[in-house]
Amino acid sequence: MYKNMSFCLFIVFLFYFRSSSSSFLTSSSSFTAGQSFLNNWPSSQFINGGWVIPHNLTDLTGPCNIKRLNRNQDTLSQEEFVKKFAYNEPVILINVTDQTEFRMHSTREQLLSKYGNYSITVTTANTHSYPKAEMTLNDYVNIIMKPQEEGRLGSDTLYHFGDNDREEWAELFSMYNIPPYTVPGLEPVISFGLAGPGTGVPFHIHGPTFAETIYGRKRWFLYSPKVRPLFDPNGSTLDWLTNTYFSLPINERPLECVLQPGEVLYFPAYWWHATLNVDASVFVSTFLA
Ligand SMILES: O=C(O)CCC(=O)C(=O)O
Repeated sequence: MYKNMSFCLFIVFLFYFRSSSSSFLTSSSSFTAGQSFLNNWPSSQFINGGWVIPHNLTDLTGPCNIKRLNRNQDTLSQEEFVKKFAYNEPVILINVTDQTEFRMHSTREQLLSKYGNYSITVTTANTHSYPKAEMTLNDYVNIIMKPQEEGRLGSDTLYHFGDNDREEWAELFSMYNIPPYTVPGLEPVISFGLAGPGTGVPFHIHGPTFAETIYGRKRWFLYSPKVRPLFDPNGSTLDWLTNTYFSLPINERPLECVLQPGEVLYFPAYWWHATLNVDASVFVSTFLA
């Protein structure tokens, strides 16, 4: 009887071991580096980093009509990047960066415990990102970082993106792997942001940029420099989606895509772009200047 009992215990142990290790492998299988960090890492934390903000906004996702290149399947040299994309059109690059370490250190718990009392700059979520204000990261995350209210202007919504104190945040920022392509003659400068679901930045333009989310999905809308989109610079992207996007004829709709962590968007200089955070998001843009 004892023999049978130990056999049963052995089977139960084997079953438990196999199911816990396979769920770990599923949640992190696309990451090859930094595996040592992942021991004892609960898979749900790895997926959302604790950045979950419930909301009852309608589905914010949409189609994807931007060219996508997966570096596990397609090759793209720096020369090809310059010839095809750097000056011409947006592209989504998949599996080009490994942000495992940065992800580990930008969970809600990690950021608040290390940087919670630091002062950060928040801007209004309008086209000009102005005016600006200062507050602690704790206050921003706990009080401000909420779902976007429909009808609330972008100019009445506070958003944390950029104006980061590079000395205070040096340790975290050094863990960020800049996308491995460049536009000749330009240097990368990173901007870090955190924002609630349904928030975003309305249309604006600047130099060539790489952008990715570390946690959460973000929907991007883009128009070429030749087409000035119809938008209110003080309105929110959510209101633009509801009031303008859906009434545009299909051939006047923007290029767009919902980016997941692990996907990097590149767009050339002066492309109009607007963002909409589908989930609470932690994100980085690399401006080439
Ligand atoms: O990610 C965002 O919400 C804003 C990013 C942006 O507008 C940019 O990279 O220019």
